[in-house]
Parts: sequence; C-alpha cells; structure tokens
Amino acid sequence: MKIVVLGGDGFCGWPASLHLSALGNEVTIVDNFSRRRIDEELGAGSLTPIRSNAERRAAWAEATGRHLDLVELDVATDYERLLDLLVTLRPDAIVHFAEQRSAPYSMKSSRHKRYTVNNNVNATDNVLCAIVESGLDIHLVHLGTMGVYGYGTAGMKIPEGYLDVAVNGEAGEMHREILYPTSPGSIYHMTKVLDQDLFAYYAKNDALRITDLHQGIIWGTSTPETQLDERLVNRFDYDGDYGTVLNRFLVQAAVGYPLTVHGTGGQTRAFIHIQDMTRCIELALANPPERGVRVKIFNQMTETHRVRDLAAMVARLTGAVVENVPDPRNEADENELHVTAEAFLDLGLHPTTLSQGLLGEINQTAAKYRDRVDFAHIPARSLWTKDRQPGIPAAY
Ligand code: USQ
Repeated sequence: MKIVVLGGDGFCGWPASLHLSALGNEVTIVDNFSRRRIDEELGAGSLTPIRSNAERRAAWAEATGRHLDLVELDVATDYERLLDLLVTLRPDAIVHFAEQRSAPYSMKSSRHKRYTVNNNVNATDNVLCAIVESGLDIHLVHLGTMGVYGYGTAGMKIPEGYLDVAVNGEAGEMHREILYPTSPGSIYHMTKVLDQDLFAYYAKNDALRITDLHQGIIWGTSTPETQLDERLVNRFDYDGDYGTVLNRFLVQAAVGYPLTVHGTGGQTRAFIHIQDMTRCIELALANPPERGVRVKIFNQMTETHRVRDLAAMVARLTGAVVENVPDPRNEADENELHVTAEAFLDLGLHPTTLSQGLLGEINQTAAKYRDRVDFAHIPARSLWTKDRQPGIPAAY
C-alpha cells in the first residue's frame, strides 16, 4: 500500500512508520516537527537521544534497504499543500497522528488550550476535506483515545464506540445506535471528542472510509524496528507534561525519585504496549470499512490497571518508594473501568503483557539512559483548576 503517516516523527508516528515500511508499504511521513519545538518551549527532552528525522531515515535505509519519504508540512494550517500532496501521491491510506497529544500540556494556560483545539480540530477537518476534494477513495485511520468515554463505566463494559439505546418512541420502544456518550477529562481529550463528530459527518455525507482507534495509555518505547539501530531510537517522555504514567514511574524508579501517585492512585486506566500499537495500525489498515457505512471504531487497549497498583508493581521490581502527591488534575479519585476490546484480538493481535515486558523496559531504557534525567522536569505542574496543587513529592 501507499501510506501517508501524518505526525510520523512523533512518539507513536515514528514506530508506526517504521513498522508499515518494514511490511513493504510505500510510506511518506508528513510532519511539521511541532513536538520537537514543544520540547524547546518546555526546556524538556526525550530520555532517549532521538536523532533528526533525516538521520533517522538514513539509518532506516542503511539497516533495511527501505526508503521513507518526508514532507514537512503543517496539516492544520497548510490545506493547499496537503491537498496537492494527496492528488500527486494518490495514497491508499492515511494514518493520522498529527495532533497535540498531552492532556497536561493542553491545560497549562489559555494559549495552550486554544493551540490544542485549533491544531487538533483543524488538522482533522483539513484531512477529511482534502480527501473529499481529491476525489480519491483513501482510507483514513485516526489515532483517537479511550479518554473520549470518560472513566466512569456505570456498571457496564464500554463498547467499541457505539451504544445500543432503547427509547420510548411514538410507536413504543425503539432501538437506536449512538456514539457512546462522551465525558472528556481535559481539553486535549475534548479535541478527540470533536474529531469523532467530524468523522461521523464525513462518513455519512461523503461516504469516506474512516477508522477511529480509541487508544489507551502507551507504555514502553521500543519496537523490533526501533531496536535495529540506535539512531532509530524512539522518544521516551518522562516529564510532567508528556510522560505517561507508567513510563514516568519506570524513570522515577531508575533515578531514585519517589513514584508520584496522584491522589489515592485509585484511577483505573486502559494500557497498551507501543509495539502492540504498531500492530493495531497494521490490522486497522488491512481491515478497512466499506464505503457508505458508519465509522469503524476499535478500542485499542489490552489491559486495565489502577495507578496505585502499577506503582506497587514497579516498586516491587525495583525497590522504589511510592508517594501519594496532590493530584493536579480534576478527575475522580477512584473509578472502575471495564472495556470491550475484542475486535483486534479477533483479527489476530497477541498482546504484550506488563508481566512480560516491564522488566525489559526498566533495564533497556529507563536504567540505560538515567544520566540524562533532569529532576526539575519530573513533577506534574500543569493544574486543571486554579485551586489544585502540583504533584511534587514532599522532599522536593
Ligand atoms: N498519574 C499519576 N502520576 C503521574 C502521572 C499521571 O498518578 O506521575 C495519573 C493521572 O493523574 C491519570 C493517570 O495517571 O489519572 C493517567 O495519566 P497519563 O498522563 O498517563 O495519561 P493521559 O493524560 O490520560 O494521556 C495519555 C496520553 C494521551 C492518550 C491517553 C489515553 O498522553 O495522548 O490519549 O493517555 S487514555 O488515558 O486512555 O485516554
């Protein structure tokens, strides 16, 4: 297949691009390098020493003989060049990762809220509009989030996107299928809710073929492809804005920093290893919806865990100390989470479990690069409301 990967230089986009290229697809990365610029804005950086995109692509060609193309382009603002790229390249599919993906970053200030909404919603609308204007039958695969559902499951399993509801109509009880009611927990998560409505509209009005992947929290950093050469290393975020919870705990353990459990740590979340993410993208591309049907939604997660249980697991493996710090977010202290996620298993996904992969991540990444950790960037300082406190351990 000819595949365009929007946001192909980022944390998910880079390993996904390599995986799709390794499978023999013709891959063009589109990126405006906003994630690298945000590192500069925050004064933070990846734990792993990531290389320039040009070096990365040269290393990939050396290691595999395969070629990755790059087009530097801002999907959210440069509609004409995006359209031109589609018309010229005529891709079979687009994988859309080109959104600001951090919840804490999206909550830092009005500027960050507005940037996240403008960037994410315009990027998605531009891609959809450009597919329609190109007249091409391009399958769009979008990386969404489990966070569109919210984390209270009202005693039921969250379905894969759609809920069958019974309503009392004029002719008695009627059934309707609706998008599962949303309850986003940050401006970032809210942009993915807005994306969902754009997808539903374009699938209905223009018969676009769209797959939306409701992904859980990624853990891990390496895939078989990124491990082929050290210049292919993926980014690993541990800072208070971009670090995801389990990866943060792994780094905190490696440098002897207390594991920063927000509040009681009773938040239950969905997780998936980064390698399984790349495989899910492959499976989604191989199984597109028909034209003229609803958006295909997968729950892209393999396990659920409570934050305090993850901290206890990491502490057991490493001897780290766990500390309950103030929760800077406006979220439920405790929640249950039950999720239906059969579709990818039915298509052949074999999940990497925490029990298999955790020790490897600790040794191969967190411990290996611990000298690069900047302690000042560890605490989560972005506050959801003015009366919240940053998640800083007492001794720091
Ligand atoms: N948490 C801690 N201590 C920390 C960091 C986080 O207790 O040091 C807690 C948070 O308060 C939260 C939970 O861990 O309750 C998850 O936080 P996170 O930063 O790992 O995940 P989140 O902000 O939800 O966002 C991440 C990705 C996002 C993706 C989402 C999937 O950054 O792009 O969409 O996971 S999901 O959470 O399923 O919506």
